[in-house]
Amino acid sequence: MSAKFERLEKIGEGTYGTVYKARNRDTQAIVALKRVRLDEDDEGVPSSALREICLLKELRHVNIVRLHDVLHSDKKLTLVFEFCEQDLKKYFDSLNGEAMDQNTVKSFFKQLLRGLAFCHEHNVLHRDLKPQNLLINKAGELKLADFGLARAFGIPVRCYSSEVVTLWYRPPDVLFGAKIYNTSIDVWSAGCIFAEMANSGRPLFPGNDVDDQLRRIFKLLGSPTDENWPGVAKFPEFKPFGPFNPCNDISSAVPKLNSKGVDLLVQLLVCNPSLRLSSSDALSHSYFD
Ligand code: Z3R
Repeated sequence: MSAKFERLEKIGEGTYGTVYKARNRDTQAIVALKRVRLDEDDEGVPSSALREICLLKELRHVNIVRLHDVLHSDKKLTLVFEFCEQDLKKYFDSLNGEAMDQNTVKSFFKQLLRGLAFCHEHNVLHRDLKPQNLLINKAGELKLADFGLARAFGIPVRCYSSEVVTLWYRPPDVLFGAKIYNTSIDVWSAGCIFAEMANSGRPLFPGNDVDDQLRRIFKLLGSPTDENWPGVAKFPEFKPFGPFNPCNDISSAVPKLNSKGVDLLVQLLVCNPSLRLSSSDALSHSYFD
């Protein structure tokens, strides 16, 4: 991999490249190395992307995976991250059908929101939050990985490994073709992940394509109208679905979650992005008392 690191096993296939466990040959420290592959590989790494990435080195918080270093040579980019033992997807798989303890759900979700609130305070969006980029270490700390990479590199339709990028955590405004994003995009994804944790790893909206994704969302939350979402029909890829009435018992979709948790979830999964709760307000919700 490089003179400085000994590459150990492959630990992930991310949106932008493969992630390896590696050892620093000088310090013996274990790290995660992410080799970023860009479409325009032969063009080298765009300087705008490089500037964005270097700013992420300053984004330090216990619930954000630490970016230790950015190695740029031979027109290739390698990101050196803090190592965590597993991602949330692997954690779900390891449950083997066993229910996730609801106190663990609360602890993980609180940490997710803390990391999110910190990034949002610093005007950094994730834009592609999913269980594969939530990492868990031996101490039970949950950390958000790949923050800010979407802005630096864009979100491709397919991963570098030609795997399709998941739509399951994408909010309806983005699915309708919204081009302008704000922090509400991550709050929707966080809500979907909260429900998935409460259901021990069963995804809330596992859509197969954009239409199926939107239909699943509106079947639970009701079709958007110009009353509850003014201007919704003006989105570039808007089309009507339903009409579906909002399911007046969201708790049936998350049967293990207590009533305060359901109340919080309902305020995160609001189709109109301007009415979605912020991550810092979510942290003050009585679910966490
Ligand atoms: C930084 C960025 C992405 C990832 C990092 C660090 N670590 C990852 S993905 C990882 C994945 C596992 S363990 C560590 S897994 O074995 O649970 N897939």
